[in-house]
Amino acid sequence: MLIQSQIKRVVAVHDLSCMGRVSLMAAVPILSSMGLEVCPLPTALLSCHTQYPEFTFLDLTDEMKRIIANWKSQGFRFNAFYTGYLGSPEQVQVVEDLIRDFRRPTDLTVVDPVLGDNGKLYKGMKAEMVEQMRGLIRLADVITPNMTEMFLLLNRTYRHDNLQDEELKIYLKELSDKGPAIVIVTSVPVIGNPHLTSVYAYNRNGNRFWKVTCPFLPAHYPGTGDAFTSVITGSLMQGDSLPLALDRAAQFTLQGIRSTFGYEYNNMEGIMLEKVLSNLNTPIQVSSYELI
Ligand code: PXL
Repeated sequence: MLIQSQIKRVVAVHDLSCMGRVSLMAAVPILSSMGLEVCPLPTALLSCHTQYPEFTFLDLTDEMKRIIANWKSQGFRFNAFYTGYLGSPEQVQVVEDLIRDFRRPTDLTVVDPVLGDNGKLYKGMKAEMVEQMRGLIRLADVITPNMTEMFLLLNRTYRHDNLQDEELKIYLKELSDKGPAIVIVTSVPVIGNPHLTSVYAYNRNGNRFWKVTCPFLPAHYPGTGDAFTSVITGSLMQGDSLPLALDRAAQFTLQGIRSTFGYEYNNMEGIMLEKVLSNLNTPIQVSSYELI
């Protein structure tokens, strides 16, 4: 009998921001802590993420092409493709080619369509990226837009008040019709309770809708969406069900926010992942998902 490595490998296509725990600096520690090998494919190199007042930005589109060509010629194989913040609209084509060339039928493709938050595009994000992202989600098994990104992908006007379950279910289904079997929408306000926030999800396989609701703390930390989707990716690769993955990701993100919230601190630095990474190896404590 041959003893072969059981470690699964995920390509993480995100920027490398050298300050603030976003993108690769969230995905790498989280996925590694969950027992997965991460192969980073950096999309851009920044001095810090774009919510700081100033940042440097090096677009790595050409280098990505060279890295992928090198991987192809050496026959490297991956079990999952996980994309986040892309450095230029042209990169979407590069990423689509990567997925089409490397993906095998059992592989997982997760697209976090990073575009903006609170009803606005991130600084420097071009409108053309929205167009391109609408194409990229067609190749995904799982997408994880926040509310802002959901409305951008659907080409609808942003709203965040008074969104009822039935209306959200239509939007989730509409996004799934474009390609991804699983659609997860984060940061949905709970009507009448500013202290709560929900995650909604739809799985076309089984035609079921899920909701996880957890406490909302009045602070904004960049990178929480990256942490959330990294846990979803790790959890699904470990073989968890969708509702369990939702619970694990919501709980981890909340733990990260809670462990950071009490400090005098510049929120731009993101959640203190270092304090909560080890929780990824303990069983889920409270299960809170609902079927809706
Ligand atoms: O967390 C999303 C994100 C990723 N990468 C960069 C960002 C942001 C959000 O601001 O600026 C560079």
